[in-house]
Amino acid sequence: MKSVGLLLAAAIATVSPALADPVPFYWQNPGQEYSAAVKKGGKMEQIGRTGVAAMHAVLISDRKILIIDKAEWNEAQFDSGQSAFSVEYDIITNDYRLLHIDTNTFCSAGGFLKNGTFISTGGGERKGRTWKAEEGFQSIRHFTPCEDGECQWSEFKTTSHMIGNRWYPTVEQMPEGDIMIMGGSIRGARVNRDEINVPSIEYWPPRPEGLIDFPFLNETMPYNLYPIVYTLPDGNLFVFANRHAIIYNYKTNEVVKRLPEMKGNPRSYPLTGASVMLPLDPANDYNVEIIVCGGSQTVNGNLSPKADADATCGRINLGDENPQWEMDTFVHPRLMPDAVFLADGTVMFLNGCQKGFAGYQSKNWIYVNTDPTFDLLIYDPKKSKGKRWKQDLASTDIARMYHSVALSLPDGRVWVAGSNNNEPSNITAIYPTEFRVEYYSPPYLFKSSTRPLISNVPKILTYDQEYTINLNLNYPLTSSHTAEPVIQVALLRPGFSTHSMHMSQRYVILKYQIASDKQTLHIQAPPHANIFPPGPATLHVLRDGVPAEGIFLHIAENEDDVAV
Ligand SMILES: *[C@@H]1O[C@H](CO)[C@@H](O)[C@H](O)[C@H]1NC(C)=O
Ligand SMILES: *[C@@H]1O[C@H](CO)[C@@H](O)[C@H](O)[C@H]1NC(C)=O
Ligand SMILES: *[C@@H]1O[C@H](CO)[C@@H](O)[C@H](O)[C@H]1NC(C)=O
Ligand SMILES: [Cu+2]
Repeated sequence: MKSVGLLLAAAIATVSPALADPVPFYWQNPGQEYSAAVKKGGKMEQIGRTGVAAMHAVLISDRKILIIDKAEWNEAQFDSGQSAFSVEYDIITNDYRLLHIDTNTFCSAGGFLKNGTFISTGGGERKGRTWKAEEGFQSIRHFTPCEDGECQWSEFKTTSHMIGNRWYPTVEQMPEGDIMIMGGSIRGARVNRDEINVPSIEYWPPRPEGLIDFPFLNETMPYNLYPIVYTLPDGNLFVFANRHAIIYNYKTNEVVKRLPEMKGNPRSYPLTGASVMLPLDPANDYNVEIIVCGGSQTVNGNLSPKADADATCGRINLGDENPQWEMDTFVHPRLMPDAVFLADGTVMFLNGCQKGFAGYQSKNWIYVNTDPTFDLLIYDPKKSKGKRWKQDLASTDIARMYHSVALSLPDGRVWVAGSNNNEPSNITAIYPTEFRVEYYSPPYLFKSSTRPLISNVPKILTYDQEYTINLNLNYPLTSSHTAEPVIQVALLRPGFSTHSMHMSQRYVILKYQIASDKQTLHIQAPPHANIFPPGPATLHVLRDGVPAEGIFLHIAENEDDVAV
């Protein structure tokens, strides 16, 4: 391993740019004209390295990302020579700080409590060698974000941990301000089996009910790991796994409604697709529509590296009396995509590949996922079928397949990292363990030479309260802007990114009023916690589709709830 480390040190020196091209939208450039290509397709830039393979990632402040890998060899190492498997990444300096974790975070989950502490749940087996870790199947790990660069993980390893062993569970941030932990299996496997399935729900901090049976995860075997969960405005949950979906009342543990089976392939691990709950908007009384896109298939009933990925999306409108999946194209086959909200409420799809299924290589280093998809797509949920997909955007040449991540940033860009379908990590493989970071700047950042500005934004928004913030529409000096500006105000929660999941991700439009001088906005926080469960989020304000730099803040029932 030593020689690999040395080789890599050399690689870093040559690969990592000293200081990359300036990113145009950190400052205002009156009169600046962007090229037609960038205006149309945006811009992809490779800057920085994550140090640890980015299997899981979550935004913890306006400029920091918490990255969690599993216990394995990584280029970021402690002085002792032991590989790190978690870092705090700074999107301004593109540098990272090593974080110590004792228990194996292999394919785990996470979410924020209402007080702002981030919780990582579950994981995998004990590891030896130079990347030591204790067993993590039942672990609960707390990370409270800090400004001073001193904060570290604190772990509940052997006491007060989860009841279930959970590898591949889902976490959802709940309206009550705690987290729900659902499903998983008691050990790693190519595909779930009855003997290792964990068809139950529990909460952190623990609720009095303890472990709650959840038979939906029996019914959806074997493709039910990392089930898709959304908190709905009516306080129920939407849960999807395999091809099946239900509306679930978690307060009474009852299935309220069974939705029709989605046609085509299963969509859950290892036939992994991606999903988002489309933006919630008070203008239509927070009507819910959900899309599930991509995935893969079996060949003669077996998982196969040769399987073609799925090229379809299903969309369901929960507001319909009799909701049905409306099938649409996914432009081309793609499994393991990441689906992230952009600042304007459109959905970016990226990462993934065209062949096989999610998982590590098999014997003789035969990859089970190949043919990376390098293109990006933007889905506009407001457009009619046939007009929703925007293609010909900037692309990448970095393969990001199993164990890659993407996060929407407050500044309007998308941060992209990870990819590791090698066990053990392998930096010389055809699809190497990937440490390079990319940033995608969507076309909206090149629409105008100036971005609107917002200020005086509170750090905490409590439900149903009105706040007054300052606005500078900041039109370019050269433009004649006689028309009324189109303003959009929204809260975006990027969620916990792992395995094509973005747990707790949501986008909610806020009601606002603009003062007659156009320099003040009165914004209305979401009416209650079912619309936007407590925890951090980014406030976005857009002028004619151009986003201001977003503000990282907290949504809470009471201001005192937030401890960070
Ligand atoms: C669900 O599966 C578990 C084993 O994975 C089994 O113990 C349990 O009885 C099953 N429940 C139902 C309702 O089938
Ligand atoms: C890395 O992958 C290549 C095949 O792509 C293989 O030959 C080599 O042995 C692997 N290295 C390690 C350290 O496993
Ligand atoms: C947040 O709440 C959890 C659970 O009650 C607690 O363990 C943690 O210390 C709290 N965080 C802060 C920063 O107070
Ligand atoms: Cu995994």
